This record gives sequence, structure tokens and C-alpha cells, in this order.
Amino acid sequence: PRSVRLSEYRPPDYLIDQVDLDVVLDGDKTLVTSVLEIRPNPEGRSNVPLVLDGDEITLAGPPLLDNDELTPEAYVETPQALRIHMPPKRAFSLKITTKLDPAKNTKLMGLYRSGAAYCTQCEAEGFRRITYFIDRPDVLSTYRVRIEAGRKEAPVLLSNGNPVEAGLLPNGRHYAVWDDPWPKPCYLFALVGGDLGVVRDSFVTVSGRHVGLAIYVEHGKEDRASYAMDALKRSMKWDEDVFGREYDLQVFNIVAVSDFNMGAMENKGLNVFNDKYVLASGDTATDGDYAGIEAVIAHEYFHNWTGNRITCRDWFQLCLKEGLTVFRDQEFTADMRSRPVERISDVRGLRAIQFVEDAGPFAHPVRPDTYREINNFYTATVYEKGAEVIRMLQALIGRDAFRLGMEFYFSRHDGRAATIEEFIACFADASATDLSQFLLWYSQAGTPEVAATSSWDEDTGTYTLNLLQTVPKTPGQDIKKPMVIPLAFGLLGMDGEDLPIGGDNAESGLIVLNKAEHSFAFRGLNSRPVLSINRTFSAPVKLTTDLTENDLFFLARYDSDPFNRWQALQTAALRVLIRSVHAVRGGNRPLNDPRLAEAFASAIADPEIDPALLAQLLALPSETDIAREIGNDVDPDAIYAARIGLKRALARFVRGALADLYRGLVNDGPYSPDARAAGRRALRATALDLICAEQDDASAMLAFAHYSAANNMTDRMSGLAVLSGIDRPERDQAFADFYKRHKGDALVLDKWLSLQAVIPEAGTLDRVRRLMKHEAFSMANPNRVRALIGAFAASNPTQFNRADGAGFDFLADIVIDLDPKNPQVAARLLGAFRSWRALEPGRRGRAEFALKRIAATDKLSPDVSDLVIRALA
Ligand code: DPP
Ligand code: ZN
Repeated sequence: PRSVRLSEYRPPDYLIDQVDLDVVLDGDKTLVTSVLEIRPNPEGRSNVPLVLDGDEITLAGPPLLDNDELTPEAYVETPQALRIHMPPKRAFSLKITTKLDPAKNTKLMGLYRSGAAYCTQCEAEGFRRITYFIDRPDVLSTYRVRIEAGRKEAPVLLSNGNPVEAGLLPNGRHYAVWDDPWPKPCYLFALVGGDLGVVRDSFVTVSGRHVGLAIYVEHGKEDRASYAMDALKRSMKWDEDVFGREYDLQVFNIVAVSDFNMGAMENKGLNVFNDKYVLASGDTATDGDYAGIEAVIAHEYFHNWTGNRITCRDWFQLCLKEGLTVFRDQEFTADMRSRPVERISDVRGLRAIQFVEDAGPFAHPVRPDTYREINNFYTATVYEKGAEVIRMLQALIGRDAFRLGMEFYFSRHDGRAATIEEFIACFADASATDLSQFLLWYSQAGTPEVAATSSWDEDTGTYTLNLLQTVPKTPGQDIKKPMVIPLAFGLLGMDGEDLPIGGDNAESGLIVLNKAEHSFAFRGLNSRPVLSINRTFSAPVKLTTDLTENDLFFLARYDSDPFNRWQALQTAALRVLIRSVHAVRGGNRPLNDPRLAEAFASAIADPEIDPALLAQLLALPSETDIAREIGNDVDPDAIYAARIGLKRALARFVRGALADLYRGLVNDGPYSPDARAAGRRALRATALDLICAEQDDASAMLAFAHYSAANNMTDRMSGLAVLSGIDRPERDQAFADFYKRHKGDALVLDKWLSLQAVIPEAGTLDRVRRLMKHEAFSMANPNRVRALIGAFAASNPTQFNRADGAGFDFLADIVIDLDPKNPQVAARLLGAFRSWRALEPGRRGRAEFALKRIAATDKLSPDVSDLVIRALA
């Protein structure tokens, strides 16, 4: 595939002001007639052909220009484009009809069928699969959409904007007309027609306007949509309160579908959701699912301003809407739940995926400058690191200037397609700061490394902190400039209290590192302080310090920043784990550190720590965390052995306290998904997991009892998750029981598939192969594929990375098989190879072999071929 480059951006030669669509939904005879009001763009080139994008579509007849049929010489049609050689030099209208067969559309891009509905997905380049169009985000149009369908087959007909008309037609058919007054790029177009149940509610905006809210779901699932509706209303209110953003249409509709490539889509006034992020009840969804629904509902709603009212000039600017909107949804969750716990879980996710991406062959800047396939750039770097960049901006210029900058952004760019430079200029103006160095966060890939060392001068009471930053090489970027890195910090005195800080960074508690190397002196101290730095994870960097283990345990106990209490324990545990991995590879037993166990014990005994935070404190770094820290010559089996060894040793040491915790947290009341109750369940599950670390008969019995006694899905899953790691008869008994309880409920069975796929045992690959033939599985549904195969590849480090290469071969076969049907999902699976070069030589060779086999396959999609090229580069 050809590369597109940011540096080659040119404004469009033509603009489309108005789109009138007439969509006749009728199985394989579906017709889309589009009337486009087109004019030459004064900022584009003149006298050039008009080229409309297409993808696997054909015209039903010749186009009409101002109502006259074009002659065959006047245009040329291919499946990828409709070119009109000499369009008028004035405004004109163009009428095009395309014929579609939605049921045959397995890529789930464009217009397709999901269950009882016709639905659409257009981001990034799906609209061109519906009709020929200038499919780029800087072409903004108002839309009027008429949809016609059978009344029985599709009683519900929805599109963007406001409903303006509906009526009956002969032959059992009917129609509806929608009008969207807000100009939008075509990637925000949506249409749904189907037989769906609905839940309705309403919201009154801050200025008193009434908005009708509706969530459409499969019939019979209406009662599972109430939490999503509640989250929607809270999101609408929060965006008014915190960002002054009011909703701008008479209705807001959400449709849940079961076949969806992504999590959800922010189409103007008509969000289409993967049903996984809508449907929840205490019996079918875990606390984690509820939190996911709340976050995704908020995210898509927040796009109404950050993404829809102000969109991206081109796809290189994707982080303009995504990084900012992730930041906004993270802030929403922090306000709704526990801020420190939200921060910890966001950082865990960032490190587990984005840091790994940044350190491997798929590394790219937050704003990429070239791509072969844009679908491959909906990444953790664009989203999650993109959100971190916004968070740093706020830390650097302060909350007030940040809010003012957002106001500038909303007022200057409303109704337009913007760039990162325009966005950043709003904050430079709001804070009277030069942010040109800050822009490096958008252009330089790789996770910056900051090394902090210190010295102490007893005579003068001066503590000196030396900071050194380096940004590692990434593909295509060998040389890096120093970045601007905001590091929130404090100095703890011997009593564990924060010292009043004198000297260079007195008032702010923030060090801004903007050179390769810098020293900061703090004077007038009575004793050597303990440094707490990168508090709240104020910068997404890899930090190394000269803190001793004793310093870390001190911080774990006393730091006023809960994030750094957690971080200190993680760092201490990681140090032990890495030493232990070396020991295991040298043929020795896994290591332990009694001081870590003491730290666990004192955290458990600390009444100030709430259950949700304690659950985080007691969770050891993941296998991925350990692998990332080791960096190369990675042996996943040694990592697994080191981690389970440490877990067992810690659990033995705090056994009594864990048992008390476990008993004390039991709750027989009715299920409520609120954060407090969820925190208690999370802690109880963590205690169970530690108590059962021995994976012996007693563990199996306890986990089975936990599973059986559960009166909600969260507890049932925590029991089953622990059991899944214990090779005892209770395990398969529980899996069988779970299947019986939830047979036919695909979303719930996804959990069942995933848990079996992540069992760290040699038999798992065969189990996964068997499950692919199970009635609960289907290769045609993205959620099923991700639940079984995605979980195996991304979340089972020992078995995906089997030493014999069978895991890699398996994934390669799947990718090759799935690619022609659904390239986006196939390409996603390849993400599992994001750190293949870091493996020890044997596994590395086998991974390379599998990747080369994919690369040698005929007719790969641009999605898959782009990734294998980069993986092997
Ligand atoms: N729907 C995806 C998201 O909201 C892509 N825009 O992130
Ligand atoms: Zn988004």
C-alpha cells in the first residue's frame, strides 16, 4: 500500500456543502441515492477533475450533473473512485446512485447487517463504501437523510440530527427523514434500520432545552440498558459543569449492535455501540464492565464537542479528538469514582500497552507523520499517550489557563476541522507561554527515560536532585531532542510528612525538566529527605531513581500522594521480580523479600486506605510489566515462575490478615455497581487470589465456594478466574456450570471463552482450538474473536509465546484466514507481536518465521500488510 504523508497535505479542490441521501433498505437490492451540492474550493486548485472516493461499490446508473445525465466520456468509474473530468467552475449538484448488499459486507465498514438491524460504521473511511464521496474529514456538509424500509423488518429508522418527518408507504413500507443542521465530515454519518427495543429518558440542558434520549437494544434486553442511560445523563451534566459544553440537538440516540469492530462510534446524535459497552445487569456484567460502559458512554458523548463540533483536518490529527476525549473521559471517571484508583488503573493500562508499543516495531508519534493504513493508527499511543499529553499540558500551564485555552479552542474552531498546532496555540495564548518545545510530545515517538540521582550536603542542609532525560530511538527516528517534562514532586521528612520546599521550585511542587540534564537544589533542610517524584504520574516517562528499597517502603507507607504509594510498592516488587527472573533462569528458586511482605502487611493494617486502593496496592506487577522492564532476551516462563513464586511467598506471610480481609468483606446484600461496593468486591477478589496462590486442593475448594456463593457476575467471575489457574476437577466443573447458566448469552460467554484462553498451561492452545468449534464461538463476530483468540494472543504470555512456536503459528493461521473477511479485526490480532524482538532468541526466531509466513501470503489487506511490514522492518 502507498504511504500518505502529513507533509503532503493539500486542501480539498472541491467542497460539498449539502448532502441529500435517500436510502432504500431492501436486502441485496439496497439503493443509496445521493445528491451533493458541490462547489470549487477557493483554497484548492482550479480546473482539476473532481475525484470522489469509493471502495467496493458500483453505480446503478450514470451520474446526473444539475439534473443532466453525464455522457460516458464525461466520467470514469472504478471501484475506488468516480472521476468527473471537467466539472463546472461554479456550484453544481451531482446525483449518484449506488447499489449495495449489506448482508455481504463482512468487513463491518460502510452499511452492513448486525442481527436484526442494518447499521453503518464510517470512521475512518467507510462512507466511501456507501456512496462515492470526497471522503476526508476536512470536507464538512449538512445532511438530510431519508430512509425507507419494510415496516415489519425495520420499524426503527434512525440517522443523525433531528427527526423531521415520517410516514407510511404502500406495500408495507415506511420512511423517516432526518436533518442534521451541524456541518460534519462524512465519517460521522450514521444510519440504522431495524427491529429493536428501546429505553427512553430525557435531559434538560443548562439553558433549559429538552433533549429526548433513547437507547436501542435487542428486544428483551431493555432492562440491561439502564446503567448506560444513567451514565449518559451524568456525562451530559458533567460536560456542562466542567467544560461548559451543552448538547445541541433535540435528540440523542444510542444503538447497541452485536457486530462491531470497535468499542463504539460517536456519530453525530446517533452513537452506535458495541453492545458490550451498553448492556449490563448484576447477573451478567462485572464491576469492570460497568466501569467500561460508564467510560465509553462518556467518551462518545464528549466527542460531540471534541471531535464532532470541532473535527480533525486530516487523519494525522486523530489525537486531536481522541487524546483529548480520552483525557475528558478519564477526568469524568475520576470525578465519578476514586481519583487515585482511576489514575492507577489508567497508568497500568498505559504501561501495559502503550509503553510496550512505544518500545517495539509499531512505535509511532502521538501524531504520526505517515501511514499506509489509517485503521492501524487507532492505537494506545494516539489515544492513551495522547491523553497523557493533554494532562501534561494542564500540569504545565495550570488548571485555570488550561480551561481558558479550552474556551479559546471551542470558540475559535467551532464548526471547523482543526490541527494540533491550532489547538496548542489556544493554550499558548491562554497562558502566554511558548509551547513550541511541548509540541515534541506530538512528533517524537518513544517513552522518555528520566534518571533521578541525588546528593545530600549535611553541612548546608542542601539536597540536590539531578535529572537526566533520554528519548530512545524508534523506527524512523534515530535522533531525539530533549522534551519538556513536568514532574510533580515532594520531599518527605523523617516523620513522613511533606517538607515545605525552599529553593528552586518552592511554591509549585512541580519540576519542569526541559533540558537533557538539569540539577535542582533544595536548601535549609534538617535531614536528608526522601524524594517522591512524578507524583500522580504527571509525565508518561520511565523513571529510574537512586531510592533504596527502604526509601520505597517508606514512601509506600507515608507518601501523601496515593499514586506514589502504589508506585513505590510496584517499584520495590519489580526490583525483586527482576532479580528473581535471573535466579530462575540460572536454575534457582524464585526470590522473595521479607520487607515487601512487611509492606503488604502494613498496607492491609492501614485504616486510611480504602478497599479499592488497597486492592491496587496488593496487586503485583503483571507479567507484561516484568517483561517490559527486562526489555530484551525475555523468557516468559521464567517471568511466570518468578511472579507466582513471589505471590506465594507474600501470601504465606500475610495469610492471617488476608483471611480476615476476605471474611470481613463479605456482602450478602443486593448487588449495586457503585464504586464503593465495587472496591470492596475488588479487594475481596484480590485477597482470594492471594490466598489461593498455592493452587492446591484447598485453593480449589475455596475458589469453588466463592464461585458458587456468588450472587452477582463480579464475584462469580473472580471465583472462576482464580479457579481457572488451578488444575483441579473443580475448574472444569465450574466452567461447565457457568456455560449452563449463561448458554445463549453471547456477551457473558465471551468471559467464559477469555478465561479459558488465558490459562497458563501447556494444554491451553488445544483448548482454544476446541473452543473455536464450540457453538458459543463464531469467527464472523469480532467480540467472539477478541474474547477467545485475542485474549490468548494478548493476555497469555506463556502460552502465546510457547517455546515451540505453536502459539505464533496458530495466530498466523487465524490472521491469514480472517484477513479477507475482516481485515481490521485480523490486523488487531497482530498487535500481539508488538514486542516479538524482545523475546529470547529461540522464541524470537519462531515469531519471525510466523510473521514472514503472513508476509508471504497473497492479497493481504492494507491493514495486515502494513503491520507485517513494520513488524519485520
Ligand atoms: N469510535 C472510536 C472512538 O470513539 C473512534 N472514533 O474512539
Ligand atoms: Zn474516541
